[in-house]
Amino acid sequence: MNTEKSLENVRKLLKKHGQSHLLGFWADLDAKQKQHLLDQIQQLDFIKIDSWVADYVKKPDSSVINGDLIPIKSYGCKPSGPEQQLKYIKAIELGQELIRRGKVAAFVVAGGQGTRLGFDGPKGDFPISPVKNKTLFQIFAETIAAVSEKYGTPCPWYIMTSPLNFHQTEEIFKQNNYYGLEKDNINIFQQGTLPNFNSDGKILLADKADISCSPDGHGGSLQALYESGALEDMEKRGVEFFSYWQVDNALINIFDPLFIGLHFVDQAEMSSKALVKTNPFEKVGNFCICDGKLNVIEYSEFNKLPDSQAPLNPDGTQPKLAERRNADGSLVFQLGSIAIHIINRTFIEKFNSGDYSLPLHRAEKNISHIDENGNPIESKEIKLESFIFDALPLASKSIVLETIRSEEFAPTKNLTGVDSAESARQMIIDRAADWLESAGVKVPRNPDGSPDCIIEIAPGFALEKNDLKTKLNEIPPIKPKDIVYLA
Ligand code: UD2
Repeated sequence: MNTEKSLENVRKLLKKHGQSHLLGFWADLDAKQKQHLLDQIQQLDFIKIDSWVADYVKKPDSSVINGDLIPIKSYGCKPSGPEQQLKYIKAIELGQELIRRGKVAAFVVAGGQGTRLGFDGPKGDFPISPVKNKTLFQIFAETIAAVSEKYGTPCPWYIMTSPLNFHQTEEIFKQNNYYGLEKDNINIFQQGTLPNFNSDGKILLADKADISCSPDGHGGSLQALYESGALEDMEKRGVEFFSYWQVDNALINIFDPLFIGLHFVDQAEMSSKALVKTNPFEKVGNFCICDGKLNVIEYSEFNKLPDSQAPLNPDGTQPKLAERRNADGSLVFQLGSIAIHIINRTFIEKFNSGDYSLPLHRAEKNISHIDENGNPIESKEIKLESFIFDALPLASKSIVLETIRSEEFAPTKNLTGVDSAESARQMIIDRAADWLESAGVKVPRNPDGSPDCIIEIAPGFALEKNDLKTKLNEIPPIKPKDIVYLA
């Protein structure tokens, strides 16, 4: 009876919003499947869906920014002069104090799968360390344990997963006994999903009784942090800031006192780390000022923008804005976003009280679904997602701190080549070699300068290069081709 009544309402609703095909296979479903489909449909907000269809699904170039863009000012890797040097020293002290007082939590977005790595499972479970083959999750866990030990305080860790990998991630943590961390200090939760569409704006069906959905992007973390109770948990614990990073960054420096301290001193709401790009079209977001506000424009959009001020190329094409250079040859838009942020807990609360919302981005992806005859197919269709960095222009204040690539950015996207498991492993070795040399340890090197050995430093042994100075007597002499694990 209930189902009948809901069915009638749902039919009307779908007709009004041009989505009646969702009940196209109703007659083929059993009672349980019918209820399941109705429940899914009733959870959709069709007013929002109509506007997404108009604003994004049917507008392929909807999110390309047209306003004037100007480069940003940032804090450098090193202070620019004596005055800033004092500021950096004070910021480090303040950052350390905030960590010590339990004001900073760790937050990793881990909703993505290791598909591009050819790995069937949550990306965080991908083994990456060069000697012990530790997974990304284990490296992060050991880092958090080492920070807790160093500062004498528990550091809560929030992990956002997606419906694709929530249960698997929970299982992995259980099987690994939470990597030695207190279970109570680890909070694994799920992000939401958004329906997938065809280019006519019709919602796709995954099968006759299921709507086809995709995770709602890392911007979905704003809602998921709230709905999962993570924000409330942070508040109870007295956490005021969280350190945000992506699950595929094998070199992340989760608790960086300088970054936390500068963010705090400047009373920022959401701050970012940046790197000088390796080339104009590197696959990272681009920091720029648009309409007076800090923005990150994703490479897929930024790299398409023409440089209207530049003369045409000899072949008559317009140069790209990404290629614009200063007189000294450096790129005008040289700072790339590596998805490392400090975010205030109270800033996220504003999104959930309805004050702010994030725009969506449209992506064409291969999506498995059923066609109008109910046959399974895979075709290029449209998914929508939101990006966390779109929150930046909404922050009352924001700082950007430039950092050193070899110290904290080793994205693990593919198996080999640029931004790969192979390059990340090498970067772990390279950083360990640099740290050891800066502490005065001799590291054998090849003629091209790369380390002629394999080294891995456990986070519990050293979180940063200065930690090595007190451990010199625990470090054996390193010979060419040695495999060294320091723990
Ligand atoms: C991201 C950034 C890019 C640059 C680069 C650095 C975007 C859109 N682009 O590129 O600017 O900073 O990283 O490595 O972010 N995730 C979820 N849920 C989702 C989607 C993604 O948790 O629904 C997580 C995913 O697990 C990963 C991160 O977000 O940790 C980034 O996702 P990606 O690897 O697909 O992003 P990518 O490489 O396009």
